[in-house]
Amino acid sequence: MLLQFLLIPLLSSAYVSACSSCSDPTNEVLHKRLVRRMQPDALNATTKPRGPLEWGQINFLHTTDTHGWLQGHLKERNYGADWGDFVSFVKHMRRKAERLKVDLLLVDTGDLHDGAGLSDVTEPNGVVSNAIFSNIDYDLLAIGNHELYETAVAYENFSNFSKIYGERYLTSNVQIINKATGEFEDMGHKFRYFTTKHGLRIMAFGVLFDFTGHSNVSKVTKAEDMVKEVWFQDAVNYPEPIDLFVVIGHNPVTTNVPSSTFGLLHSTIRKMRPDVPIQAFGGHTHIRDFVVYDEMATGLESGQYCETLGWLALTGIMSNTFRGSMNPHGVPNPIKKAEVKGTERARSSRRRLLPRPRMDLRYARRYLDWNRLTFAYHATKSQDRTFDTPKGQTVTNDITKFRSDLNISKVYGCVPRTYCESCRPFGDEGNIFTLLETALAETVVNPSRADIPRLIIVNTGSIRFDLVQGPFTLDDSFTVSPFKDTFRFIPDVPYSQASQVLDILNAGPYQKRSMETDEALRPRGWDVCTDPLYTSFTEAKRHVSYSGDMTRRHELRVLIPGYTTVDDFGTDGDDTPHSKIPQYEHPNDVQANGSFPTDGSMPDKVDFVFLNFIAVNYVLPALASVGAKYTEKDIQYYMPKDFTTNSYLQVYAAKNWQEGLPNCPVGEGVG
Ligand SMILES: *[C@@H]1O[C@H](CO)[C@@H](O)[C@H](O)[C@H]1NC(C)=O
Ligand SMILES: *[C@@H]1O[C@H](CO)[C@@H](O)[C@H](O)[C@H]1NC(C)=O
Ligand SMILES: *[C@@H]1O[C@H](CO)[C@@H](O)[C@H](O)[C@H]1NC(C)=O
Ligand SMILES: *[C@@H]1O[C@H](CO)[C@@H](O)[C@H](O)[C@H]1NC(C)=O
Ligand SMILES: *[C@@H]1O[C@H](CO)[C@@H](O)[C@H](O)[C@H]1NC(C)=O
Ligand SMILES: CC(=O)N[C@H]1CO[C@H](CO)[C@@H](O)[C@@H]1O
Ligand SMILES: [Zn+2]
Repeated sequence: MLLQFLLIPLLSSAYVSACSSCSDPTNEVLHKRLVRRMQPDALNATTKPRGPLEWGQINFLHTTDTHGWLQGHLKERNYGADWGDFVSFVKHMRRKAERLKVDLLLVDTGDLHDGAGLSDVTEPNGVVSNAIFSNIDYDLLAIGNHELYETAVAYENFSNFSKIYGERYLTSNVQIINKATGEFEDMGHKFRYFTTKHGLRIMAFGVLFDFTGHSNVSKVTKAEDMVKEVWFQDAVNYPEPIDLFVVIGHNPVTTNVPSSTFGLLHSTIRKMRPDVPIQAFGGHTHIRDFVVYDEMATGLESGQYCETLGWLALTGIMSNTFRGSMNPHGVPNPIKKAEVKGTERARSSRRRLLPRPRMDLRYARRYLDWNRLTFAYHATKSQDRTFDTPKGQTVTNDITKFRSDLNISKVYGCVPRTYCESCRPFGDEGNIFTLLETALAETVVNPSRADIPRLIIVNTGSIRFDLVQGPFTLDDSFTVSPFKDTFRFIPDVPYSQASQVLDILNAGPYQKRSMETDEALRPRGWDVCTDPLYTSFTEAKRHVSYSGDMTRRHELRVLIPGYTTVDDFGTDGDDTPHSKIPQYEHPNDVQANGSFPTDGSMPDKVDFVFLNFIAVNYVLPALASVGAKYTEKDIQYYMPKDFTTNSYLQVYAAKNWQEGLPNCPVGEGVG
């Protein structure tokens, strides 16, 4: 299979990803180009980083919430690199750290699947994607909540995964039942005490937020209980010297959200060790963020879905065993102090949490866009042959092969324009929910009841990502609508009552995104990572602005829409400057209809169709509030069990989006 793939000759240098015979809409993509870089169908970034990275005494590269996107974003030029490009990048950066005589550590904070085809088409999830992921020799890793929902995933693949990384896989508060003994055991390790290449002595923890939605074979100890445990107290007061605490976790770095336990971890450690710097790395909320806890403690969170690579440089740690360079020559060095904002300072000093500022620590943080232009710029200055490493190329080719073998790159249609979640106003033609109304009306049809008027309600949270112009592949059906919610209905509901439900639901609380895979009507309360209201792609007009370059000449710079991050260090965190993407709100639910009378009159009764996820907790109470008393017993399947929210866009694409194939154009050009 692989050989066959590699022998496909180079037919065109232009973008080609198309079905080989378009009479069969689901025909396998034929990658006509032999490409040894990125994925064959990925786009090049066009804007360079704003300048070289600052290097300190110790430096970190941080990934989080990759959710299986190891192929990169094939249709978005800001994030086109794949895991193989990252492998090459890491190799160069490690060499550079050696040359500069500084430390470089790699950190990942979990959530390796649920979100892309590569991780989600296999049973159990992650069999293939974890193997690809583990080509990166991380120094520290933490477990995410998505690793714990499914017993099979937790066991089979994470018992293996934790063996690959050994003591570097930190699961301070997560345990799993050992099948042989029946006892709870740490999934990885509770802490890691180690000395870096250049002599810094580090104590590291990996703490998952207080997650409760895991399957019953695992156990998550609440942070407030964990910090009281003897092992933790002993580790913080370790008998050997500690130069730096590295506290990582699938856990938001801001202390402003209830789910974060970093505030507690910081204050607990700070009380016991007032003079040791603390560096945190977090995740789960899928944002770029940087937080100052005190003069010697900060936290970095590095986005989601292989869009962001976090960089943190720190200098000024006083250690009598450090044998490296404090401020390496030939590169910029970190200059910013961690300064606590007014109110937090007051609060911290009341609690006597401020460290004794014995060390003059300086920080730099940067959010790198996940593309080859960025990687090459920071690693080798150019994307030529010197950038790719043999291992990186192998990983790139493996991803291509797996995508092909698993049929993830199968093309169902050609998406004629970009439909986004929030960059266009709700109701606008380019808003994905407008498309949904059309797609649901057309595809959610029970053949035996096709002529009966129907209303179909889905929660907008069932959509996870934008649908970008270009080929619609199996992968898109996972990235855009990954959840497997089934379509249920109540027959013969009076239209006068059914028609009121949408407004009632939209006036009520937001229905959390759900990750249901079972057939139960009652959601199991899976709190999927909260996606920020953010769109990675937009057709917004490009902004042109002037920005000074390193040589003080002024160059005309075209800003591509993308991340515009504001954090505790200000607005200069994004490595590549972007223009802001507009954001519009959308309601909780959308409604489609089908088979309504053509004369414009309203039917007396309708088939009232809705997702199982919202059935019991939302739809039944809304119906009851307008006098329509139904119970769970009245709810039936409207579509077959295997027709889910992950299916209808595939069906719609195959039926409606054949135009433009085989040379379906990607992105841009959208008006
Ligand atoms: C992307 O950039 C590389 C390296 O500069 C170049 O060889 C390639 O042709 C470009 N690909 C596309 C699709 O523009
Ligand atoms: C995963 O772990 C199981 C049990 O320890 C083992 O039998 C299997 O070979 C491992 N698989 C891989 C791919 O390492
Ligand atoms: C976990 O739940 C499953 C399915 O409900 C049940 O069969 C099993 O006995 C439970 N295991 C434990 C350790 O409670
Ligand atoms: C991929 O598609 C081919 C051809 O339709 C089929 O034979 C094969 O079983 C599919 N592979 C997987 C993993 O679904
Ligand atoms: C049916 O759907 C169409 C398209 O979304 C919409 O314009 C129309 O108002 C809907 N009709 C009813 C009765 O909901
Ligand atoms: C990488 C890995 O751990 N793969 C294992 C996942 O689980 C399945 C069976 O449940 C095994 O066959 C894989 O080897
Ligand atoms: Zn996540």
